[in-house]
Amino acid sequence: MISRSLSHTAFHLPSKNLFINNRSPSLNQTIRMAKSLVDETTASGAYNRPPSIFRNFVSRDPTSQFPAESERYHLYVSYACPWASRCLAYLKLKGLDKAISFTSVKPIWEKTKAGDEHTGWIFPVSSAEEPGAEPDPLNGAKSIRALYEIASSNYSGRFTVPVLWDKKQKTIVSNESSDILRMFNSEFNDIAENPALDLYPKPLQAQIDEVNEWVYDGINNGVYKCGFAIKQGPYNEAVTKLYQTLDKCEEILSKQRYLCGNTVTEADIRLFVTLIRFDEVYVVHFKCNKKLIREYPNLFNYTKDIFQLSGISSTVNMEHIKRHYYGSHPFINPSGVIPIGPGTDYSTPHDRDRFSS
Ligand SMILES: N[C@@H](CCC(=O)N[C@@H](CS)C(=O)NCC(=O)O)C(=O)O
Repeated sequence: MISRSLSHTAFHLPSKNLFINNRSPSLNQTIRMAKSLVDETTASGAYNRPPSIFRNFVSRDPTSQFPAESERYHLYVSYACPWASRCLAYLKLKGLDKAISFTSVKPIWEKTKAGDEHTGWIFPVSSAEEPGAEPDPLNGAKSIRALYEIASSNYSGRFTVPVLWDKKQKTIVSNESSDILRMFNSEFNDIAENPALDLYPKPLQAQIDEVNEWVYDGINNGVYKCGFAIKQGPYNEAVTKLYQTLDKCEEILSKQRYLCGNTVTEADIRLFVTLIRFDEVYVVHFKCNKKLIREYPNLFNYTKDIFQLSGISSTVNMEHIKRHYYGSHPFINPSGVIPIGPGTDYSTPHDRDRFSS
């Protein structure tokens, strides 16, 4: 079931090394509680995202361990999470949201278990509790952590979303969004309402892979490296790379509609989920304030372009996004106060159809 076992110890930092001397004991206590993030911060003060553990694949081959079947799989997400949201975007774009059900957790992390200090994703007790979030319809789980504990008795990684769940075998197929995108793109085409849409077409695969790599490093994960750095050096390095990479995207998008040409691909969906969170959250919360996305004419119009693709706006719940980031990282924002702006409307006209698509 767990196809790849990876130790997280390389990322673990004894808490005494982590805390900056001028932080108050109570703040230190708060930091210790959010152990999933602390465990990813290295002794150099830089943030390191550990790899996912469940790496199985749904296949169109009916004899495989996880064959593509309608109503067999369930996607657990948080609307707040960019990695989960890109999977949700694929469900909508491919017309898979009837064949694959999904549930979002509550936006703000809470204690997941009496008896230890872990905080994480929690399901509401009723649909009325938190608009957008629903109780777990399959296992009645209280938390995402509880799902991992059903799937594996000796799991020692983080309890992350997205989770692609197999209802039949009652287990996690995958908790790696980049793999889930590939499955949704190609393996469910017999049941997808939009099977012809190929976001990873053969002729563009090498280019998409290459773009994904530097977009992930500089931007998707780059904003986290800025926000979770606890020393000036790693922050400076991450923020410099972030803006170099945004400038590179701006330049590409001044010449063509999308990152890999004039048709939308996986690379665009992967970039979009970070761009849509940028001005509302990352500018303030993750200290990415050198320039806003709305100050880049091409990136800004491009963000609107992707937002206006059929189904995408329903995957963007800005309420959940803002409440999660500003409310779940007390070591960054101890008060939990949510900044008011900027409240950009991404549904207004854009200029991207100046490129043929
Ligand atoms: N590699 C994973 C990363 C997922 C991830 O980091 N999810 C975050 C939310 S944005 C999470 O669930 N964090 C919970 C935790 O760290 O405890 C993927 O892309 O699927």
